[in-house]
Amino acid sequence: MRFVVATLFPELVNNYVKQGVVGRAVNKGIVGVETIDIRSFSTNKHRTVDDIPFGGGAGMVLMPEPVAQAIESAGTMSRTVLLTPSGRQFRQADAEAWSQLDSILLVCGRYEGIDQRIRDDFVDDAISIGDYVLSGGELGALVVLDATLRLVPGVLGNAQSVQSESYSDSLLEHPHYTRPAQWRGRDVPQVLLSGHHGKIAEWRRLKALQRTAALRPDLLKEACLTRKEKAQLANHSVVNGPEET
Ligand code: JCQ
Repeated sequence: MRFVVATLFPELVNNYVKQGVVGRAVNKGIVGVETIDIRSFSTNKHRTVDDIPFGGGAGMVLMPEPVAQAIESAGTMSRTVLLTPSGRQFRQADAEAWSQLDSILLVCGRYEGIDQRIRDDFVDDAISIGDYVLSGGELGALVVLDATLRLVPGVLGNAQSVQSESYSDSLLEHPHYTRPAQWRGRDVPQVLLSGHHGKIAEWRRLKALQRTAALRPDLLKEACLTRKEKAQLANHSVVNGPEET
């Protein structure tokens, strides 16, 4: 897969993709990550890429010509996506879909915004990573890059770790524990030491349901719950509190 990021800060992106899971995938040749420096397409001697907004108001707007040339320099792409607080929210389902594409170009917005004609004529989709304002789209682009590339076949070690993840079944993850079994006076729940795989699976499912009910009730509406699980939830969340283990 070819993953391209058009940005005013290419080094930010280039540095991130040297590390970790993504870095290994790039080194193995499974994915290619490229950056395009929008400033290199500036049309003036001062290398500026922003200008004042028509109609007045505070802040600056990213000029259309450098952004258009940056996008065109990538060549034909399967998808061109703008990172902006005024986009629809990026979801795991988008990462899953985009991980199957041949190529994707992310355009990092900056300043107060980007000239609307870029959105109209050069961009397929505009996404936000959440309801907050960043100084630029780069952190959002890295979030999208990471969430997407780890789903490309061969990038993660085992397919199981993707399989059992939060959100793929629209529930939050159950609590996790490792050694020591007793730590600073706090015990690991007995059931996890029992070796009884059936009981462990059942406990994890219940904890995932309780946690989701407490923290993300919106997700529960999409999950498939048995009659028994619905009853269990109604009881336990009242008796034990939301994060009792
Ligand atoms: C992305 N959530 C927040 C800021 C304008 C028009 O482009 C702009 C882009 C940004 C940076 O992106 C974000 C963001 N998801 O702030 C202003």
